[in-house]
Amino acid sequence: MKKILLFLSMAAVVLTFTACNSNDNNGVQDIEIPGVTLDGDVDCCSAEEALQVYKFLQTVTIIPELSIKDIDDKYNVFAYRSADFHKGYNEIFFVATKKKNGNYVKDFDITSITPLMHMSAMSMYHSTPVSAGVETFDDKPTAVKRGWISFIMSTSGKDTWALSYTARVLKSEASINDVEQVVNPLPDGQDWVKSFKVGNETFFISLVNPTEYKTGTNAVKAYISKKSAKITEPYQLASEKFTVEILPTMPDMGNHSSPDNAAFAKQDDGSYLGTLNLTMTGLWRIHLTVKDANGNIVAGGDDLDSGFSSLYLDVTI
Ligand SMILES: [Cu+2]
Repeated sequence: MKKILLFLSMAAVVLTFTACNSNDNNGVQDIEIPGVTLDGDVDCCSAEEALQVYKFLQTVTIIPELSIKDIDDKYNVFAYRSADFHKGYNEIFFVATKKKNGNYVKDFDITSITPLMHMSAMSMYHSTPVSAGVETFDDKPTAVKRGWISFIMSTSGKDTWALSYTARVLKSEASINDVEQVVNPLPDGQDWVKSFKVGNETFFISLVNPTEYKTGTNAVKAYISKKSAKITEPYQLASEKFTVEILPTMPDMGNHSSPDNAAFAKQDDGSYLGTLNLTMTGLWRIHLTVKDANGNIVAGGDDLDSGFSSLYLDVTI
C-alpha cells in the first residue's frame, strides 16, 4: 500500500511539473521565481534548475561583503554560508547571476579562496586549510558551487581574518580582496580541528559537520591538510595517505569508551571517511592515532595519564 501511495504522489509531482512547463516550447515558463526572469537565455538555468537553486538559497544566508556586484556591468556573484563562520570546518557557497534577468549562470568558477589571519601582536600572517577549489555537489543544483574553509583559530583581540577570492563568470573576472571576516570560537566541549607534526611538516585534521553527529553510528568525514611552505598561502589537502584510528572516550565519565569505530581512510576525492559510534549524549573526546601508508604510527597514539592518545578532537552531542 505504501508503495502505491508513493507511486501516486510521484505521479502527482510529474503532472505538476508538466503543467508548469506547458509553455516550454516558446521559451516562456509559468514557474515564478522571485527576481528571476526566465527568458530562455542559454547561459542560464532552465526553469527547474533555477527553482532548485532558488530553493537551496532559502536554506543558507547571504554574505553581502563577500558578494561581488557588477562584474563588467553584466553579472553578480553572491556568497552564502549556513551559519556564521566559526573555528573549524565551514562551507561557503557561491552563485553567479546575470543582471539582465536575475537568472543563475551555469558556467562560472571560484578560484584562489585565500583566508589570511593577521596576528598583529606578533606582526605575522598565516592562512588555514581550504578546499582544493569549488565544486557542484551531491544532489544540489549545478549552478551552486561549494567550497570550504577550516579556520584553525578564531578571531580574538587584534587577531583578525580576511578573505579573498577570484570569480570567473563566463568570460569575465573579478576579485574580492582582503575583506575582514569574524570567526567565532567554538563552545566548550567542541574542538573540531587539530594540528599534528610528522617530521618537520605540520598537518591539520578538520572534522566535517560534527554538529550533525548523533548517538549511535555516525559516518564521519574529515580532511587532512598540510601547512604551506609559505604560511600565507592556503593550506591544501595533504598528498600523503594516512590512516587515522579513532577511539572515543567520555572524559567526564571515567573515560569509558565506545566500541565499533572504524578508522578514517583516505578516499579517491582526497577526503577521509570513518565510522564513529557514540553510545550516549555528552562530551566525547576522540583520540587519534595517525599512521602512514606503511602502517607506522607517525602522530598521536602515545599514552596520556588516561592511557589515551594526546592527539584528540572534542565533540559534544
Ligand atoms: Cu592565528
